[in-house]
Amino acid sequence: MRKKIIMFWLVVLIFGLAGCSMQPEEKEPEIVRSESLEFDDDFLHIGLIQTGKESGWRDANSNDYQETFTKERGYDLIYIDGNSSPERQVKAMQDLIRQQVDYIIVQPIVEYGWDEAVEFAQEAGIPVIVADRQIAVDSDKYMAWTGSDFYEEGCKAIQWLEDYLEENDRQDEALNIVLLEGNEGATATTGRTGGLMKRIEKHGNWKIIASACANFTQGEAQTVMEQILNEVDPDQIDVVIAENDNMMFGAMKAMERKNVSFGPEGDIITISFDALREAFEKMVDGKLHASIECNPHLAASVEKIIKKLERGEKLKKKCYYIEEKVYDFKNASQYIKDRNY
Ligand code: GYE
Repeated sequence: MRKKIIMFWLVVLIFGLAGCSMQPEEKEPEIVRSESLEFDDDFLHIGLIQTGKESGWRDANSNDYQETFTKERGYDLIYIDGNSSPERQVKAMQDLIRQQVDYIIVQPIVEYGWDEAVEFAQEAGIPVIVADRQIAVDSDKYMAWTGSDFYEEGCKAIQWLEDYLEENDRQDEALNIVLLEGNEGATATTGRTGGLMKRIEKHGNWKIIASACANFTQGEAQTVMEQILNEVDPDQIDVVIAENDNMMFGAMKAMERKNVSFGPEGDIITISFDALREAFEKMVDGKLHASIECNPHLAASVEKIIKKLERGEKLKKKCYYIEEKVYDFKNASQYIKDRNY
C-alpha cells in the first residue's frame, strides 16, 4: 500500500516539476478508477470540501449533503470544512486524493488556485464534481458543475426593483444604492454583482453611492454598514442591496442602531439573496422588501451526477442549474410555512 502511495506522489512530483499541463482532447476527463488504498468496505467514499460556516445558506447546504450522503444510502461522506480559507480547501483536495476517495465534491470559496490540485485528482483517477461556486480551471479537468445562475439572480433583483418602483409610480425617481458584496473572487459575488451592475447601468438616474465587501457574513456586514452610515447621510440612501440575507441582517442591525428606517414599513428599500426562513420573517415583519432565492439543496443534483458516472454513463451536460424563485414582502406570508432553513 505504501509503495502505491509513494509511486502516486512520484508521478505527481514529476508532472509538477516538468510543469506539464495535460490537455486531453475529450470534453470529459478520462477517469481510471484506482484501487482504493485506504478503505476496506462497500461504501462509496465521497470527499466534500465545504467553504466554511459563513451563512445560514451554508448551514442548510451542509445539512443537505449530510442527509443525502448517508451510510444507510451507501455512502461514506468525508466532510471537510474549508474554514473560509482557500488554501485550506486546496490542501483538503490533496488530502482526499491521498486517501483515494471515490469522488471529490468541491464547493470552492474562490475560483482561482485550483489548477494543480484538480490536475492531481485527474492523474489519480478521482472524479471531481464542482458545486455551488465555480473554479477557473479548464472544464475538461472536472466532471460537471451544479449550482445557481448567480448572474441571473442579480438581474432578477433589479427586475424586482423596477417592477416595485413602477407599481408605486416611482420609476422616474433618482436612486442612490448601497451595495454589500460577498467574497472577492467567488462566483456568487462576481455573478450577482455582474447581473446587478448590468441592469443598474441602464438607469441613468441610479447611482451606487457606496459599496463594500463583507464576505457573506453578518458580523462584517454590520461593521461595514456602520462605517457607511458614518460617511453617508442615511437620508441619501434609497436602496440597500446585500448579496446574501445574512449581510442584510447585519446591515439592518447597523441601521437600527442609528435609527435609520428601512423595509416596506420604513424608508429604505432592502433587497437580498438566499431567501432563508429568517428573511421570510423579516419580509412578513415589514423589514425586508425582497429576497432572491438561492437554492442550497444541491446534494440531489450531485448525487444524480455520481449515479450516472457509477453506471458508466457519459454526462450530457457540464453545467446543471438549480431552480430558484423570487420572494417579497407581498407573498412571503404565503410561503413562510414551507421554509425549513
Ligand atoms: O448566497 C451565501 C453563501 O455561494 C451561493 O454563499 C453561495 C453563497 C450564498 O454563504 O449565503
